[in-house]
Amino acid sequence: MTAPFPGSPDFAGFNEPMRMECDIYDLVVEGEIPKEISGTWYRSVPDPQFAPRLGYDTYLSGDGMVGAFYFEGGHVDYRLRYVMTERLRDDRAARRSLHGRYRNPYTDDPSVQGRGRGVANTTPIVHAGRLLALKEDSRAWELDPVTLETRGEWDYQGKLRSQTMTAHTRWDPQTNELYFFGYEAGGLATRDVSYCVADKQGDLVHEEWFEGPYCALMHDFVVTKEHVVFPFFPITADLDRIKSGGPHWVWEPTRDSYIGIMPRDGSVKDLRWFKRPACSVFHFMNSYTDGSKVIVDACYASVNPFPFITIESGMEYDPMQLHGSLKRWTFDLSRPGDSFSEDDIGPGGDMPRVADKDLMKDYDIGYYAIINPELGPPQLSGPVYVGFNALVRIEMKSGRQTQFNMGNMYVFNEPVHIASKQPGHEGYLAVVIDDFNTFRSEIGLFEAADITKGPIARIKLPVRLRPQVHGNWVATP
Ligand code: V55
Ligand code: FE
Repeated sequence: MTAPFPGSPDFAGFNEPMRMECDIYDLVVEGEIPKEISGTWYRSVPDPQFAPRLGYDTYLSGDGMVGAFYFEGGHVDYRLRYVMTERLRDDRAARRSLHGRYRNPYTDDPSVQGRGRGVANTTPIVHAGRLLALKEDSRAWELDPVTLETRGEWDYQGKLRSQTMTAHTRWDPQTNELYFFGYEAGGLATRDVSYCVADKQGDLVHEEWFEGPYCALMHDFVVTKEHVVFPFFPITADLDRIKSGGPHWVWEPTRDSYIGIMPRDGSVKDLRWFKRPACSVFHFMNSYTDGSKVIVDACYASVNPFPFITIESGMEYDPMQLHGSLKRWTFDLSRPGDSFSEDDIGPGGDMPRVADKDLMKDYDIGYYAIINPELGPPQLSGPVYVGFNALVRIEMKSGRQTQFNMGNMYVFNEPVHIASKQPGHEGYLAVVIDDFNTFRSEIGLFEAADITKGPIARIKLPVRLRPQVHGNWVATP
């Protein structure tokens, strides 16, 4: 018998655990899927196997599952599997959760001290033919790209020293190199940050460490053709607090944000530091180097967006304080000092995407999800407790924006971009849309150039899906 889950927002409504692996052959499609679309869309979702050991937990702790939509000849097949991490195997053997608070091993059952706690629930990537499920507090887990069977923890054939690997790696589509980092690289709450590069064969060819200004929740970073940018925002960890059973993270709005920039082919010893007051960016849309300038487009908020972190910091959570926007940061390396310029270029939102061909380069078109307040109160979805109700396409050069929504009963997960083989064609966006009337999910497939006309195909699931963290599209060669 398994204990019931708590009724708190992390486990209620669309956030209620499903705990169900599945295979669905040939999903129902309304409309036409263009025949040229051939590939796999991998998606990561947290889905806790057991009720939390301490009676409460965050959505972010859920055991990772990887879903795969296989697109071929106008058909879509679906598969969903747990990542069989050490943590999930330990919990299953005990038939209950042996793990306490989010990223605090001192609150775990003594039987799992020293064992892996990674849940591999954030991003699935494919690099050099390997499918990896990532979570920023631990190393990757490798899965079979077709069956989704777990192969094991991935440490670059024993080469990786970093104890952690970000869920936001940066892939260079021209060189096929994978750039990544790990924070808390040397252990819990350390200031150690690793900087790593895997070559096109998937071999780790570079790993260097540096000490950050403080131990921060470094969720994403950016890489251009010439530079690497490491951001530090003051959601911080402290070992003594963790040891006493407290929260891993607290939001410290009195501390500054730091952004370190180094030449991509240089060393962490070359890091130059820039500063601004506290703020929070979980995801960057894209970035590029233009002469002496490094341009970074950020899904910005003035405060930490996670209710659980704010509350565990002893503060009241007020979404009105977020003041979100899409910000363009410009770092001029030819000028002295530690300041940089900021411009608002789009409405507040998150889950940004650009076409793979535009990564790391001067670009024009981006896509992301927003909450349009005019549509009514947002729905409960995911770890921030609010679901995105509209999709945005934005042109950087002209500032032109278009939006698509289906009213406030429909929540949009992160879009993925699918390139077209037709010259001059902007490609497609695929987005899981959650229907809060029927409690079912579907894929909306859009012409990327014109999202306003709505999906050209709706790929229906007979069940609801878990609110997605991140996904990636891998074209069939
Ligand atoms: C995030 C997600 C995580 C996590 C820390 O979106 C930050 C941000 C899904 O897990 O552990
Ligand atoms: Fe993320």
